[in-house]
Amino acid sequence: MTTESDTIVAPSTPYGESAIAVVRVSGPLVPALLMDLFGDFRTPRHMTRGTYRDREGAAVDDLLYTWFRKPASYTGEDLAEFYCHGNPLIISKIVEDLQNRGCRPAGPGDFTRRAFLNGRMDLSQAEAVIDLIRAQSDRALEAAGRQLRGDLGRRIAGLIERLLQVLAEIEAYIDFPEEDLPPEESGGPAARVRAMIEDVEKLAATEHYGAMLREGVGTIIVGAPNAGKSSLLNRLAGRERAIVNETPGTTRDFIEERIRLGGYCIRLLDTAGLRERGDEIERLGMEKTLEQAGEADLFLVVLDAVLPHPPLPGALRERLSPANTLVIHNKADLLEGGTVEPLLDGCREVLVSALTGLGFDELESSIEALLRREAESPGADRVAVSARHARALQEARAMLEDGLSRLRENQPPELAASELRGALDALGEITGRVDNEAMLDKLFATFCIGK
Ligand SMILES: Nc1nc2c(ncn2[C@@H]2O[C@H](COP(=O)(O)OP(=O)(O)OP(=O)(O)O)[C@@H](O)[C@H]2O)c(=O)[nH]1
Ligand SMILES: [Mg+2]
Repeated sequence: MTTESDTIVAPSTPYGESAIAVVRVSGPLVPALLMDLFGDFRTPRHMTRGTYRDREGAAVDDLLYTWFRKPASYTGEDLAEFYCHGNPLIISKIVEDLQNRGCRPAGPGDFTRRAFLNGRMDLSQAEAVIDLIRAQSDRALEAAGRQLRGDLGRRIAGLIERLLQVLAEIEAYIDFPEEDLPPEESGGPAARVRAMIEDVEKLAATEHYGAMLREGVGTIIVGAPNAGKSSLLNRLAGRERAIVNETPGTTRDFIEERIRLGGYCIRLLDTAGLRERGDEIERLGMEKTLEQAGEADLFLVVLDAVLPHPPLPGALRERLSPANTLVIHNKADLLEGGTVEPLLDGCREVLVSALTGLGFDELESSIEALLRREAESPGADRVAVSARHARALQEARAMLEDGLSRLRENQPPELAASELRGALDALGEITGRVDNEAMLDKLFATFCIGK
């Protein structure tokens, strides 16, 4: 357990006018500070009213404060929160006065960093705090909440436990070199390492879902010029985000807009229409469209319902599947009683009008159905790891593979054990057996001050 010797202070609420603002202090000075400020401050976790006076004795604010006694606090240290009136002037006077009394201003994520260093949470939970604050959709909030409650941490602990058992077994054989390890077929260590590789791989693969939760589901609108792609974006976004015009080739660069749908955050991308002809700029726009299509999670293919279907470029066509594509026949208002030809086998197709809003309920529920299929991490606990976790998992997997080949080749058990211990370290990095200061600096730098 690490104990920081200094006491940190920061406002924990955003700068600006508000009914209430919170200033947080954590560290060894806290009990003495409260004693100086309010005299007898008694019970921990008890909200008390007091007048905050600066060191010169001038009243700064009438406020409420709470003391959290070490180690039962967010940081694991003595911690106090002051709930003052939300005037930036009052907040800075309190922060300044606390600095005059020996506290130092907290850097980004300093409170959570201490919580981690003092064992109040593992590293995956500390990361979940920032995910929770940044979450842009219901699903992202739920996922961050699950991680904060320790779902990922428990998964990793389970893997570490299994690996330790295998290691213990192998190490027993190191002491008795005349005996051979039980073979893979009879459930020996090799079989168990093999099973672990599969589980680690599955967990690493959930990064795909983690990215969709954290960054939004990349959804690209593609189709021929003038089909109504920009009109569709505007209606889904509920505002005039993109220029709409009867001239084909209006959109040349791609336009991104975040919207929330079915509990997900979607990064909706409007693109330049695809056609054979077009000037230099339009061609560059089309290149960008295809480039973006290479990275998209979902595809909204927009067609003009009254025109024959235009050909789709092969590079785009091969990315489309019933699981990730919705075909949208637009301009239904111009269709006089006629029907439309389906474009793609097995894909859901809807008839809408971006001009009148006709069919948009069905459009939105169809997009939601795609999201549930494509963006929901499988498995009962719906764990979805971050890029950092995935890197550590891949590293662990590589070492498990090396360990497994050594076991299969009947190499001395010491060699396999050393690979497996490497895998153990890699797994440990996820929840935080880290002695890598630089990595912690990088991680906590993304936090806000006061968290
Ligand atoms: N009648 C009718 N017109 C529409 C509809 N949707 C779009 N339009 C019209 O079609 C024209 C093209 O619309 P845009 O939204 O700019 O089409 P786009 O696909 O973004 O076109 P590019 O950016 O040139 O590729 C405009 O004149 C729109 O007003 C619709 O549902 N019904
Ligand atoms: Mg457009």
